[in-house]
Amino acid sequence: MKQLNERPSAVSTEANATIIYNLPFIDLLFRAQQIHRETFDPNTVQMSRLLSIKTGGCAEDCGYCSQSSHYPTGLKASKLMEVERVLAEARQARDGGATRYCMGAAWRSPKDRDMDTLVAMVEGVRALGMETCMTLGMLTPEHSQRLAAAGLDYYNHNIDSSERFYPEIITTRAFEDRLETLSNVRSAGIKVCAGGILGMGETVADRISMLVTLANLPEQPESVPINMLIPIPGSKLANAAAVDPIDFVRTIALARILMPKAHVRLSAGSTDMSDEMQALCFFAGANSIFVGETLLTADNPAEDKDAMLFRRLGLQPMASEYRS
Ligand code: SAM
Ligand code: DTB
Ligand code: SF4
Repeated sequence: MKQLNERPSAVSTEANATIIYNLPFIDLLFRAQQIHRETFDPNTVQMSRLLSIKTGGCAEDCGYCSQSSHYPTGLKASKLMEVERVLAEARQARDGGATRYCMGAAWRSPKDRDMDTLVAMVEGVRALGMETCMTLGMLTPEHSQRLAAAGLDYYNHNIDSSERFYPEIITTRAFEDRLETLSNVRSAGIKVCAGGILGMGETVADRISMLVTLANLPEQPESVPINMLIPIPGSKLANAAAVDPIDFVRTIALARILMPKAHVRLSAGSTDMSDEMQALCFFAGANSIFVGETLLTADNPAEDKDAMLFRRLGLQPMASEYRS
C-alpha cells in the first residue's frame, strides 16, 4: 500500500515535471484524472470558508496584496476581531455547508499577546464541529505547538512562487523563511496547506518549480491552494497580465499529478473564471474551493453561483474529515 503523502519519485524533478506539463492537453488531463480517481471521488469538492480576523496595515511588502501598508490600496485596517464575533460568523458558514473554517490575519507573524485569543478561536470553531485552519504569517515552533494543542487542524502558508521569482514580489522576508514556518507547523503535527499564485509575471518554469518545491517537501502538503492573482488597484501588481486559462488548467493538472493525495484548491480568482474553465480545473484534479461572497478582502463568486455550477456539473460537497 502506498503511504499517505509518499513522494512520487519519478516526477519530482523540474525536468520530469516539465515533460508532464507539456504533454498534449488531453493526455495531461486524462493522466491527472486517472491519478485523481485513485484517491478521491471525482464528483465531490471540499468547501472551505475564509474570514479575515485581522485586516490590513501589514508590515510586509507582498506585491499582490491589498493588505500591505507599503501600497496605497485604500484598504481600512482593523484590529484583531473578538472571539464571539468570529464564532458567530463560523456558525453561519457551517450552516451554509462549509466544513472548514479558515481564519486569516494580516501579520508578518503573531505576537505572544495574541495567542490566548487565537487559541480561543480555534477551540470555539472546533466546538462547532468544523475543521479549523489559520493563516497568520510566520510561526515559531512555540506558537505552532500552542495552536496544535488548541486543536488547529491546518495551517496555510504559501510559498507563492518559485524560489527564483519570489524576491521580485516580496522583499521583507525570504523564501527560506516560508519553508522554515512550514517545517515548524509540520513538526507540531498540524496539517500543511501551502500553494501559491499564478499571474504575477512569473514564467511557466517558475510555476513548475513552485509545484516541484511543494511536492519535494519532506511530507507533501495535505492541501495546495492555487490562487489566480486578483489584481488589486494600488498594489505593485495592479496591472499584471492575466494568466492564460489553458496554462492555469495545466498547472492544476500538474499539481494533481505531483501531489496525488493533496486537496488542490481553486482559491482566489474564480470570480474571473468562466464556468467552463472551472469545470476543466475540476476535471484536472482541483477538488476544493472557497465558498462565500468574500475571501479575505476581495470578492468571491456568490453562493448561488457556486451552487448552480455544482448542479450543472453534478458535483457534491465533500463530507468533513472531522471526527470528534
Ligand atoms: N499574512 C499571512 C501570510 O501572508 O502568510 C496570511 C494571509 S495572506 C493574504 C494568504 C495568501 O493569500 C498569500 O500568501 C497569497 O498567496 C494569497 N493572496 C493574497 N492576496 C492575493 C491576491 N490579490 N490574489 C491572489 N492571491 C492572493
Ligand atoms: C490562499 O492561498 N488563498 C486565500 C487563503 N490562502 C488565505 C486568500 C486569498 C486572498 C485573496 C485576496 C483577498 O481576499 O484579499
Ligand atoms: Fe501581509 Fe500576508 Fe498580505 Fe503579505 S500576503 S502583505 S504578509 S497580509
